[in-house]
Amino acid sequence: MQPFEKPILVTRPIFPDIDGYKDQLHDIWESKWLSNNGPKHKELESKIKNYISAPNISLFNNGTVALQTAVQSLRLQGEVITTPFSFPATTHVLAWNGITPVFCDIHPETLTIDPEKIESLITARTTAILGVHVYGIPCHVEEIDQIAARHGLRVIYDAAHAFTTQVNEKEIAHYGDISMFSFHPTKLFHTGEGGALVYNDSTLKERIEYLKNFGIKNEDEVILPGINGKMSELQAAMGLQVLPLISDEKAKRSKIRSVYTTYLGNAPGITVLGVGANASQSEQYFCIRVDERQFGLSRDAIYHKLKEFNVYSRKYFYPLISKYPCYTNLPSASPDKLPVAEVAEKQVLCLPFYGDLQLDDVERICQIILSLR
Ligand code: T4K
Repeated sequence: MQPFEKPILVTRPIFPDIDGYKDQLHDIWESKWLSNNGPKHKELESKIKNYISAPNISLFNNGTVALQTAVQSLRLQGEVITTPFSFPATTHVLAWNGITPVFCDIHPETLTIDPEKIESLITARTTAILGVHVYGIPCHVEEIDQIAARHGLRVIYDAAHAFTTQVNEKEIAHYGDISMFSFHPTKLFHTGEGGALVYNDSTLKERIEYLKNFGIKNEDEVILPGINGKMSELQAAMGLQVLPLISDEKAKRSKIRSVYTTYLGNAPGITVLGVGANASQSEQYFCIRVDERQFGLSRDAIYHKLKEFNVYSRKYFYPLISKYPCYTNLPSASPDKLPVAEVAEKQVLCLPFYGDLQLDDVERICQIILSLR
């Protein structure tokens, strides 16, 4: 089999029609308004609120600052129980808030924080649980709600991958206290860079809005140590052009998922990760697990071989966050306490997944993988 002529990357952002974006820019030039809660920002906030039936929403300049602000808004301190199987931002926001992350192992099927292992990690210093709907696979939201209620803890979800996901026919952000969505270009819905917090308690809105704007109340008063988390008009304009395109993008990705699943779903040693019967797909990633003993080749070997064919898969999320030098001194980071995550980080592989990927190219990627055995 020949390598692909052009590199096939793990993802490609949606690029809306350039003339539509130019029209948006024209409005911005007319208004002479580039940031600080401008008209595009207001329009996008209201459109996303409706799109995902969000009870309350605040837009941000990126998902990481949004998550950091979520932690601040709930005045969390002490220890927060979280997953080591995620993007660095998830744990770093705790460290930046002076909070000790406590790593909890993940569930062997969903790869999200394992609810059965959370309670043994709760101490007098624990203030919250920070779960990640990794690849858009929902956390065990109902069990986590129950644990939080039993112990008086807050719940934040890093929902960076879960825009449009529903659980039990409810939008995912209805679970927990606050959910963070990332609108980075690698995400299904994007604003160039960007993010949002969605939350159930409307009384949080005022505090979150102050926190993301330096704590400024008015020209005479600064009432909180806030940060700059504001989404610009250029970002919001991109979001306004991208939002109408995502249902079509999801439909295309769903077909790509079917082709991958048809070819790889029954291959011994390969498991296609799915969301489970009670949830819907965000179509953010297509991820497999490779069991070397059954497949005959390791995940790393497949990753390198694919590169020889000009296919750039990604080992999201390797290495585990608990293995970063800044966290290895934590007692909870010890590999023997995270046995499921230890196996997962060596097996997961995200394959190219975006609407413009041709279905016959997807078939070819599958054939390459299967031919490696
Ligand atoms: N929590 C979780 C669970 C997350 O996954 C993330 C971000 C966050 C929090 C933080 O949210 P933000 O603050 O970012 O809003 C990428 C993204 O930069 C990152 O946003 C994302 N997660 C993560 C999973 O993926 P890298 O280091 O893999 O990006 P990079 O530059 O290697 O890009 C990946 C692929 O996308 C490349 O093969 C090329 C393609 N690409 C990328 C960009 C930026 C394009 O084709 N065009 C582009 O403009 O982190």
